Amino acid sequence: MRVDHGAAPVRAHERATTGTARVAGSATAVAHPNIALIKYWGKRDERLVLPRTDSLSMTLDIFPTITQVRLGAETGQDTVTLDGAAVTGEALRRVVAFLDLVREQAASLRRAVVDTENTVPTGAGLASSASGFAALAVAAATAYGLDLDARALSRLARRGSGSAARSLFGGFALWHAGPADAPAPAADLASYAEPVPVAELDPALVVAVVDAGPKPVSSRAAMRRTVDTSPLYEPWARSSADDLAAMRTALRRGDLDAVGETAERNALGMHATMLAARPAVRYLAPASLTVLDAVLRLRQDGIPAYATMDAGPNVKVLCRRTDAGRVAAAVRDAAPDTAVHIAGPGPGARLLDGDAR
Ligand code: 2P0
Repeated sequence: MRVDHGAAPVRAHERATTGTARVAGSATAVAHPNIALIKYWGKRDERLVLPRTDSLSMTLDIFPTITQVRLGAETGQDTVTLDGAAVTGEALRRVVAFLDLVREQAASLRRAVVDTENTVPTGAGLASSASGFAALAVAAATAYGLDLDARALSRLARRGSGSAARSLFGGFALWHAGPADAPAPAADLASYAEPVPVAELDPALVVAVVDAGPKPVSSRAAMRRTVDTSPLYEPWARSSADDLAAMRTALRRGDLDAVGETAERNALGMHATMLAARPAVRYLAPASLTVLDAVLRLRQDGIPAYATMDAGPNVKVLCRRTDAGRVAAAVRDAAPDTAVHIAGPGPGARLLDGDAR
């Protein structure tokens, strides 16, 4: 497998590495979740998973997903397990649809056995679908013998789950929506993620797991409802383009306060679009607001700390790595029932050597 690092001048650990070609038939890959600082919320094409807006994220160094794909016979069905338990229903349907895409590209009819180990609580707004489909894209592409560069792997992962396009890359990644009016093949080609150059920043994300249970509405359904019914959606989508420009400047300058302020307003705006949907989608819980209050108090005490929230009640607090312990302690004090994890920028998706698990 080839690796195209793109034109961006990135540090080696921020690159998506797919290694050299492996024996087709079996492969194991690891990927980490990413948290968007500029959010993806809304599709313009559901089948191709084309977003309405660009988004930008930080890949984490915690909660990896490890996925092994082994090819079997041309008859029968795909088998999928998650942490040793058989995957069924909608989750299975999504994995099989993804494998069908890979089989189409590889001109193969072989069914697959997919075994995944997830260390992130699944379906709780902690980006398990991002690490999951990024790991699956790398492992499946390799097992089926596809020769894809990092950009093509990002496009492929996108078809499984939009945010997975970003988890191909370590550090910070920008997922391009692509031109809104392009016809299907060109639009598909134009929507991929790539690494973003960042000045010295040394950030941490303190992850406050307010509730690790599954979310009441899937992000897919919630974003569809938001786009279809929320009068606040279009204004947010427009302002998100300005937020992205501000974010890129802030990252280039290594200005953590500007990064944090921009991320926080973009996330609060996204949640406002959901609250205005009909019926409303409300992911934030009382404990989420308690953590937001603690973040405000930290800022009042002179600690740069900024919050972002996804499709769930959990809160991620961006801060300097040197402040992460103090931020984590403040979150624990404010919300004692909250599990707190400290993450830094993590690596891109990659194959594991020797197909070992
Ligand atoms: C993000 N989220 O940018 C946003 C912010 C949640 C809130 O990407 O339908 O699981 O599979 O493309 O990627 C969650 O959406 O949705 C997400 P699909 P996905 O991280």
